[in-house]
Amino acid sequence: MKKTNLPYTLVDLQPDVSSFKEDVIAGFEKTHKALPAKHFYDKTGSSLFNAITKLPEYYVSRTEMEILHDFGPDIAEAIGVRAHIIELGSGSFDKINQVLPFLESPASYRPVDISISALQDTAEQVLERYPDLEVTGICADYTSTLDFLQQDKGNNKTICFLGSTIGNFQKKEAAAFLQSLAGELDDDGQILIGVDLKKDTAVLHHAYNDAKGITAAFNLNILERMNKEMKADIDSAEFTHHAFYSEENGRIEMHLQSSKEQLVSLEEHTFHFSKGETIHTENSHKFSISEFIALAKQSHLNVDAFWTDEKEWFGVFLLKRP
Ligand code: AVJ
Repeated sequence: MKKTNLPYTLVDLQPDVSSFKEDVIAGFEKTHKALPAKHFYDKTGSSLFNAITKLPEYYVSRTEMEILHDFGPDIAEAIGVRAHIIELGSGSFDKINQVLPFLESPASYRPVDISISALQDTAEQVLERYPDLEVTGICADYTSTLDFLQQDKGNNKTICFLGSTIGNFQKKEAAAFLQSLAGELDDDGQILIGVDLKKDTAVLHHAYNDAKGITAAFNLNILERMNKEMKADIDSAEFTHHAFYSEENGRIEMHLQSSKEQLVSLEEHTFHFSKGETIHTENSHKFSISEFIALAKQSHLNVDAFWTDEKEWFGVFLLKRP
């Protein structure tokens, strides 16, 4: 535990920094090459994602913000008094900041993020606005440990999982992850989760194939990250961004497609790509309202409240144990 000169605490659970390399090698060894989406977010990737959230085509962040803004007071009331707010993948502080001002005597705020610099930024922003709030930044990969949720037993623990990150999980993994979160909740605990909803396919398509090519750059950046952090010789110009909506799986899939037959060397390995072969880099699942309610049920959670926008493009759900 590291005390800073500012009145907040940072806990470093030392997320395994080397997992990027191992995940890349393991992912390239698969019959259908694939990478975990969490590795998009190096410094460049995080700033490209930030640029995506501002694109006219990318309705996701904007719509969630609109809901949090419009229903901030209602959401705060549903969360209740003296809440301990734990935010998974806190990224930008803007989201939770739509709710925080309306909470009655919040007890603490704990942003959880894999990036220590992002945590410092968040903690400083929070304390600037709420100097009396107890703030603890937790540097951890929440997909590999939830140990930090053991604190605050018997308190109003509210786990915030915003931004539709749940969409990155495979359906089965999503249920398992929600169930493991549920297992950490006391009777009065709850989960506030942002979920991207099903909508017109053209809207989805444009959101992941923007005119400026920022999403393409975000996708291709993972190859640049390999060149920076590994012994690699990838020519990212020989790959193209490919994103499409799969009706069957109810998800956007992002791939990087090889423009030609080529060999790529990574550390001591050499990988063959045939022309047109892809690396599956991300899934972004979209749910109907009833599908998400069913997923919550499957994870032993009930939907206690639900907020959406006028077009029902995005949903913010409050989940509780039955
Ligand atoms: C941050 C996972 C919600 O799936 O829409 C944006 C990431 N990928 N454009 C999403 C993303 C391509 C985003 N999430």
